[in-house]
Amino acid sequence: MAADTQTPNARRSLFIGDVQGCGDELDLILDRATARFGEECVFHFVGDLVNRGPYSMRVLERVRKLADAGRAHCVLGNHEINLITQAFGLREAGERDTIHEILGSQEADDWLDWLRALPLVESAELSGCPFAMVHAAVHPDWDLETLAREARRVEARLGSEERDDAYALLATPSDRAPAGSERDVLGRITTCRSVLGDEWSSALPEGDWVPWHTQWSKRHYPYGIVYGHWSLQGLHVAEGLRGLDTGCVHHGRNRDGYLTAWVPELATTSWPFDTPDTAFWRVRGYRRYYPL
Ligand SMILES: [Mn+2]
Repeated sequence: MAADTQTPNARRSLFIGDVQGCGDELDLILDRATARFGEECVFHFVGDLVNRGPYSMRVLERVRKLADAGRAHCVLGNHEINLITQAFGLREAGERDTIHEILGSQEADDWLDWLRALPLVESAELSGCPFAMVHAAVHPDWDLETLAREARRVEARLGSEERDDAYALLATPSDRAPAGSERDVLGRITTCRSVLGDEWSSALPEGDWVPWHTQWSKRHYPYGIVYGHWSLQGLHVAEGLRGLDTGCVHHGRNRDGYLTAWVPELATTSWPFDTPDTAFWRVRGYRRYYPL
């Protein structure tokens, strides 16, 4: 995606966590932002727009309209990858999947191609500071340039004009893909939570496995990361890191869930990824969306 360099007078940016079909809560945030900052503010979505919640199609339609107007950037999440994989007949529908509305629609093909063309990484600048937005994680050894290069390698196949290229990419499950292959990189960026050396896993950290960002933080990179995917961890505010999945779609399953937006102040003097940071909006889930 094109760089979106901000100056103090630039358009206001909001980063929004995993929506997963929670259309009512999303509408509240988008409408509030537009009332506060005007029609020019830009929304960045960490992926997982769809699935589990009730209004996946409505969410896609609203985000696409904003994207067409240059007001939304979105990276792919594992639920979008699952949707594409199901559309290709490479994956069975799960019990809690609510994406049949999209897969069964007359526009299913069009949505499939639109989703395939979304990036895995948005890298841009915020108040002059470089950042990357991904759904789940990056390899702790990747600087910003390596991350962008690795993502482009996957995007070229997933978003290829030839659907067969995307099909071939997704035909191998990521846990059986060779380390460093496009399928492995796709799995890491969209599902990883813990790492052990060069290995990654979507499982929670346990034993010698540590959160991916623990390793990443030790490297003190000069870029920030905005991500989602880890609702059990909740809002994650640490130096250089903003984790925004606060489990709106899981509301009422033994805990409260929220849709979170990070609304960084535009300042010229400080790094927007400093701590502490209280620039968050959160909307509690309106109801429980699926059984315990
Ligand atoms: Mn996810």
